Amino acid sequence: MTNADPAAPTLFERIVARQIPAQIVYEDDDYIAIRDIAPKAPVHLLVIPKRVSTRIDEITDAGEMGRLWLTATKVAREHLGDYRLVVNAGRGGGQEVFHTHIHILGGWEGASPVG
Ligand code: D5M
Repeated sequence: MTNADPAAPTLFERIVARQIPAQIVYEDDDYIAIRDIAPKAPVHLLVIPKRVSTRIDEITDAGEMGRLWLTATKVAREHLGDYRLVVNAGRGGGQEVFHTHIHILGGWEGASPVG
């Protein structure tokens, strides 16, 4: 799921703009969190910065990086006791949507099914 036209709004920008429907579970001035459309766990959320960057390592400001992770842990704790945070960077890292986001996965009964 790449952006054929790099100037075009990303899928997640279009969700922020309410041009594409999504199940929004959290929003503030800088971040939005939604339910993943193809969940890979009983609870699968995505925390998305509104400021566009293509992938996590494009964020070089420590404050900005810290606020992103603090938002992810806050949203995770609002929905889950235990959880996993995952970031895919680049096609080889499994990234499909080229707008930085953190996956929150959880809701398994007992231990998570993967290592
Ligand atoms: O993860 C991108 C994730 O985005 C992947 O788990 C599916 C999810 N996705 C794709 N389209 C949508 C919509 N429209 N709503 C909600 N979630 C969506 P990546 O790390 O890039 O592989």
